[in-house]
Formats: sequence, C-alpha cells, structure tokens
Amino acid sequence: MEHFPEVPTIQYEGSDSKNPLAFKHYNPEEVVEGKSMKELLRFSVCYWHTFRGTGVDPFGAATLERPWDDGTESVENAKKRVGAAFEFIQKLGAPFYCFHDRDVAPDGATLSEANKNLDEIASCLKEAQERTGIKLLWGTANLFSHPRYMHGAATSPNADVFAYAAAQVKKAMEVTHQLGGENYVFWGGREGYMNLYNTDMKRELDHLARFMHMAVDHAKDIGFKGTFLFEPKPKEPTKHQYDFDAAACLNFLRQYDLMDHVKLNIETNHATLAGHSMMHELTYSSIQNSLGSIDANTGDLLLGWDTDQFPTDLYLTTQCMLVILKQGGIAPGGVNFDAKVRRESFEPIDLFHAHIGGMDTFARGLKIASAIRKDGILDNFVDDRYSSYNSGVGEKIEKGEASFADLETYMLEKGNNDPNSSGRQEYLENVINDYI
Ligand code: XUL
Ligand code: CO
Repeated sequence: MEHFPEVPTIQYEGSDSKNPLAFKHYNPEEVVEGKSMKELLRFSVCYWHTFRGTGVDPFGAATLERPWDDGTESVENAKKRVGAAFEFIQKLGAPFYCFHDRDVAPDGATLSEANKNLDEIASCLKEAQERTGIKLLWGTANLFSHPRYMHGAATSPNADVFAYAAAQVKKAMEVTHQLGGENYVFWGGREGYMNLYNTDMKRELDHLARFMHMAVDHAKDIGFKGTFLFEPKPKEPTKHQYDFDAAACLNFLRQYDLMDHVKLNIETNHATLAGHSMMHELTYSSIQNSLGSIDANTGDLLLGWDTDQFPTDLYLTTQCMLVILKQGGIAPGGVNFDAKVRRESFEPIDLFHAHIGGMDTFARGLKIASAIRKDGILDNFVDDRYSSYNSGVGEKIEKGEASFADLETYMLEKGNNDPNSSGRQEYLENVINDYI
C-alpha cells in the first residue's frame, strides 16, 4: 500500500527549478572534493521525530495527521509504520535512517515482552532495508521515557534500574548489529541531577563509565565493529546533565579511559543550549579526533528550549561543512535530521518539504565550504596569523625547547614584543558573505 501517493521520487532538478518537491542543490552523484555528495553527506532520517512525533507540546495535544498510524501501541501498527517510513525515506533518497528501540517497537510489561516486540519489528526493518537498500546509520535505546528512568538510567541510585538499562542497551546493540548499523549512540536523557543534596556525583559518574565499558565489552562479544557515539546535551530534562557539552563529554571519556572507543554525536540545538555555536562544538571535537557524527537541526533564537527545527540557515551548514571537510568527511557517521516539523505543519507532505529543505541547505553549505577551501582564503589567513610560531622563538615554544627562563632572557634582550596584526574579523565575515 502506498502512503504518499501524491509524491514521486524526489529528483535533483537544479537551482532554476520551481518544483517544491525537487532538490535544487542536493545532487547525490555530484562530486565535491573527490567524493559524491551522497558519500560526503550521508543523510539520515530519524524515526522518532519523523514517524513517532505527534505535534504534542507542553500546552497542546497532537496535531499531526499520519493516516497510516492508528495511534495504538500494537505490533501491527508498528509494522504498518515501517512501511510508511521506508516509502518516505526511499522517495526522499536518503541513504540512512536511525532509531531508538522504543520508537520502532512497542514497549512491553516485562523485558522479555519488549524484546519480543523489538525482534518482530527488527525482522520487518531488515526486510525493508533489503528491499530498498536503505541502511541503518545508528541505533540507540530510549533510557528516558519510561517512569523507571525518573532518576536516570546508568546514573540511577537504584541498581535494578541500572540493570534494566544494561539489558535494554544489550538488546538494542544486538538489533543494531543485526541490521548492519554503522554506529551506536548514547544519549543520556536523564543522566544528570536535579539537586546535589540527594546526589552522589562521584558514584553516578563512575556508574555511567562502568555502563559504557560494559557496552564496549559487549560489542567485542557480539562482533559489533561500529563506532560508539556519545551525544552532548545540556539541561533538558535534568538541571545539570553530565553530558553537558563536548568538553564535559570528552573530559568524562578521557577520565574513564573511553577515548579510544567512543566519539561524539554533535547536535546543533544542544550546542546552542550549552551556550556554544555548532561550529565551536564541531571544531572542539574534531581537533581531538572525536567528531563522529552530527544531528542536524537548529533551535530558535527566541525560544529557550530544544525545538529541533529543520536546518535552513546557510551560515550554519557552511560552518558545519567547513569542519567536516577539514577532517576529511564524517563517515562512518552521517548527517542525521534529528528534527521535527512544527506542530502547525501537520500534513504528511510537510515531512517532504522539511527534509528536502534540510538536504538542500546542507548541499549548498557543502558547495560553499568547498569553494572557500579551494580558494584557501580562510586557511591562508589563519596560517599567516600564527606564522610567528613557524620559526625563531615561536618554533622553540611549540617544540617544547623554551623555558620561562629562556623566554625571559629573550625578552630582556629584545626589550619588547613585535607588534600585533589585525584580526580582520569584519573583513573575513564579508568574505564568507561573498561565497554565500
Ligand atoms: C534528544 C536527542 C535524542 C538523541 C538520541 O534531545 O537528541 O533524540 O539524538 O537519543
Ligand atoms: Co539528537
């Protein structure tokens, strides 16, 4: 049964096209910096927002029309949803999708019932993947919705909740592996605290690390070779999340000897909630060889919460692609649209408009970033700005060949430092505008 009969397979028609159901910039086979756009961008559709979002917000009920969904938590309904999801992803031409265990399959009264439901849907997903060629970018477990996770999962003070979460992740990893998933994500939905009076922070962090090491060990046991990704997000839902931002996550991974096993999945709206730009979070991770994947979305400057909107800002996508191209791509990660249509955009066709816009905006960002890189204008400026470290005293400082005493002797002799050069911020911002 067709769920989007009015929508054809979305084609690239070029920038002159006025067809809203066509790509103007995303041309999957077009080569940029030696790789096709498809290979470089590795677009992924997320199951939770796109197929489980209802439009509910803190003030109002569901608004989204999803004719294929009868609103029940039955396995039958979940199977029908897989059909709609894969028709959508295939017509869109996205090569990947992502899911949480509880998005794709109904939960159960017991763990074994939940596992049985997940197995049934996993075989349905496998069949759909084989039929369409769509692949799994990453899987994850929802360790935040169920009331048992009120105090957290791996950081819960209740050891039984830790055990339940471990069993749930074990299963989610196995299903991810069975479906050929290329990565596995940890988002610590409630791994944090609301109040330090009732919290043993040291124990909670130790437990979270123990949990991740168990996941790494289990990956070895089952032969899962995908990358583990830790996804920073500040606040929401807890007052202080342990996975606050890239710096907090990397400090945690380094402290607990997990750096070789876990990279980061960086999300725009999480970066901005932490008081950073996306480019900051991407750069901070990338320079530590820890940028694994991105959750592509954006927040709203006038709303202080995680609105998860589709990215339509060319500055944002250009900045993302500058960092991604600089590190030579994002594979085996990808660009996952962890984004939801507004509750006012309630028709199924809005899902196409949203994703087409996000993909085109990233494709343009890619082309703009590549043009900037080709001309070398930013790189040359930055190289030049630090050139005093290429020889003389700067070279000695970088090589660790200068002590405080050496530098004192040097400066006592010289008397004063060489003059500074302008940072030319406004000029560089104008240059970026020329490319956009
Ligand atoms: C929540 C969020 C999650 C993760 C996966 O803010 O971004 O959907 O991406 O658990
Ligand atoms: Co996310």
